Formats: sequence, C-alpha cells, structure tokens
Amino acid sequence: MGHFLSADAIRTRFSQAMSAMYQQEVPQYGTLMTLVQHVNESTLVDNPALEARLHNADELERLSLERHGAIRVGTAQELSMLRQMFAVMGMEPVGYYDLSQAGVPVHSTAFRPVSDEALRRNPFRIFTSLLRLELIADPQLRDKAAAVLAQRDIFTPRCRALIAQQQQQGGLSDADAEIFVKEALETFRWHALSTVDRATFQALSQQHRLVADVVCFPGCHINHLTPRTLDIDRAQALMPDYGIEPKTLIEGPPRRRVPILLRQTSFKALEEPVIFPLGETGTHTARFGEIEQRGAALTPKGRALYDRLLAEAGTGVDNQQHQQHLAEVFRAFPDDERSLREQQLAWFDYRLSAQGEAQPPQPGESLTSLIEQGRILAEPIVYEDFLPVSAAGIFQSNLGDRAQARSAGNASRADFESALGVAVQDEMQLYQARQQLSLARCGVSEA
Ligand code: OOG
Ligand code: NI
Repeated sequence: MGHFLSADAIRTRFSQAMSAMYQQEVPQYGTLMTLVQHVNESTLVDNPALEARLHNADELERLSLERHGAIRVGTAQELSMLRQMFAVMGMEPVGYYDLSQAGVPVHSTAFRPVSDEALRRNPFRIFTSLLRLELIADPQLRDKAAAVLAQRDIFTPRCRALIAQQQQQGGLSDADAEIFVKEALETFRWHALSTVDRATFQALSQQHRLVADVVCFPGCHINHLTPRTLDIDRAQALMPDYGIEPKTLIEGPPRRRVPILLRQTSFKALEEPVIFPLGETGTHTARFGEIEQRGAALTPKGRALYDRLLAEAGTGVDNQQHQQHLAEVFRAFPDDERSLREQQLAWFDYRLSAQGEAQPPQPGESLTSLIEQGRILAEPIVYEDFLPVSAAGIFQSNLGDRAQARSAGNASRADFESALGVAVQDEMQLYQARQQLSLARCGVSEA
C-alpha cells in the first residue's frame, strides 16, 4: 500500500478531463474559456493590487483550474453512488438547496472539497440535483418515469469496481486513478440516443423540461461547466463579440469594491438533436455555459442582509437598469473590508505578516489592534458554495421562456439526505471553522 495518488490530484485530473470532454461536446464552452482567460489577464494587468493580493493568498494558481459543473440525477441509488464516486476525488456534499420554491422539481447539494488545503489545490465543485418525482402531477407519467429510471445504470462496471477498491484500500494507485477518471467520465457524457420513445419524451417534456432531461437519457450528462472570471461585467459585455448570446441578467449581488458571494451569468442552452429508438428524431435543450465571479463568504448575519436586500431589489428586464437598481439597494450593505469584519458580516482568513512573525501576538492583545499595527493580515474567505435564487434564474433561463410555476416550495431535506446516504455538511460551520483555525494559527483565540 502507500503509493496512492492523492484525492486532490485525482480531482484535478478529473476536472481537466471533464473540461476537455465538454469542450468537444459544446464548442461554445471553449470559446467562453478563451474569453474568460482574456478578461482575467487584462483585469490583472489593469489591477496590480488585485494580482498581488491573489498571489499572496495563493489563489492565482487555482484561478485557471477553477470551475464548477452541474448534473441532475433521477434516483436515490444514483445520488448515493455519485457521493461515493466524488469521495474518491475528495469532494463531499455541502449544503441543501430547495429549488421547488422556484418551480424547479429538484433539490440539490454541492459536492466540493472542504479543507483549506484541498480548496487551494483545486476547488472543483459539482452542483448536483435530484429529481423529485413526487412533484410530477400525473400519476401514470410518474410511474412511467420511475420505471424508465429503474432500468438504467449510469455507472460503468469498471467505475463501480474501482470505487469499491478505493474504499477497501483507502486510495488508488496512479494507474488505477487514471482508469477511474476515464470510467467516471462516462457517467457524464452526452448521449443523443434517448432511452424512451418520442411520445414519452414529449409527455415528460410537457410536465417539465427538466423531467425529460433527467429521465430520457442513459447517463447524467454534465449540463454546464463554469470558469471563474475576475470581472463578470466585462465578460458579459464581451460575449456578443465572441459570438455568444448571454442571458439577460447577471444574477446575484451588484458590482462592489469588495465582491461578496457569487455573481453569475450564462449563455442559452443549445438546441441539440435527439434520436429515439425507432429512428425518429427530435431536439432537446439542456446544455449551456456559465461564468461566475466569486467574492467573500458571508456569515449568517451577512447572508440575512443579502437575502433581504436581494428580495427588496426584485428582478429587472434590462441588465444595466437592474445593476443600477441593485447597486442603490445594496448601499445598505457595507462595502469595505473593515466594516465587513467589524460588523461580522463576512468570514475572514487571518495570517501573520512578516512583522507579526517577528513580533508574535501576546495574550490580551486585541485582534483589531494587531490588524491596525499590521502584524496580522485579514483576507475575506472566498465563497465556495451556491445561491438558490441565482441557481433558479440559471435553470429558468435554460428551460425556455415558458414560465413553469409549480408547487409552492416544500423543502424536504430529510428525504434528500436519506437518498444521499449521509447528512450534508453545513457550509456556515465550515467557514466558521476555517476562520477559527486561521486565528489559532496566528496564536489568537477570538475574532
Ligand atoms: C444547476 C443550476 C445551478 C449554479 O451555478 O447556480 C448552478 C442546473 O442547471 O442543473 O449550477
Ligand atoms: Ni452553475
């Protein structure tokens, strides 16, 4: 034993393989990556302070690796197996997202790394949704969907075997990891050949486009991959120059001096050909591209303020007006690091400066004074999770314009966790623990 490849290394190989596959499947995603790379390079050139900062926080390296993806599955067994697959790559389920609120019949979690070190290596995340068949109104169609799902296996036999082997041995050799990545990728590949006849596909689409997307194919195709940009406004504005049509609104908070949480935008899903078993053809729109700009993780207090202001701002029909209006409403949200820290609105990572190393904190010295003296440096912790309202906006923009309000939300976290096979981790506890750990490393006990 002993000669195992680390989970972090497997994750990086997998995320690169996934990106390469998706570029082949959806060429516009490659174009989007080029655009983001140009925007990031020019943002760093224009803003040396930002570059220095990312460099010091050891974040520059992860920038080009950084992306998230999204998938949707149909059964508890599939979800639980995915959990075990992602565990091989050091990704754990964090957070519960109820999207039924927004008329989308799924609930979700994010598989992602959780430790500081693993996040620094590669923060690859997969937003994973489980279809809620009980939200399909027509009982016959519900049974049909369940029967179709019961017949498929979205994992290759070799993939299952390697997951079991990893669980027994506690790791995978380099050679086994290589095969594992290749086999795992098969689960997320696009298949134009539907598993159901055209009439069933159409009936399920009528219920909800998402239901057809989850039920009618032999795998759980990756539906988007999302690189991280340093300037989403610029990237959105440049999309048409690159031949990409963006969704109307940038989701999330407005542009700020200190970015918070997550701002996202996407391009519309492609219309792709589908082939049915009897040779008839049709089309399906599911796969798209998205970009995001990440900012500070907020504390429960900061998050409550964000949620309140976002609801107050409402949505708009024109991005420029919407952003202006958001910016006005968000004046109530402090926009400097010091206030965010002192009012405990955001989580921070603390570390000793060179001066602090030379003159370490003594018992009784306050954090504020140590920061003022420049002995401790405070840096907002990057938000690693997702936003349900934004996610709903992304889902909706890719399901066509037909508004599909459904079921007033009824979250069912317990059902989700029993399907998953474990409880999801609480993201707030994870941020808090990281903040505490960074303070402890500085030799300071309290924020
Ligand atoms: C997931 C949409 C959520 C995000 O970035 O908020 C998401 C989906 O469409 O399956 O990826
Ligand atoms: Ni996304």
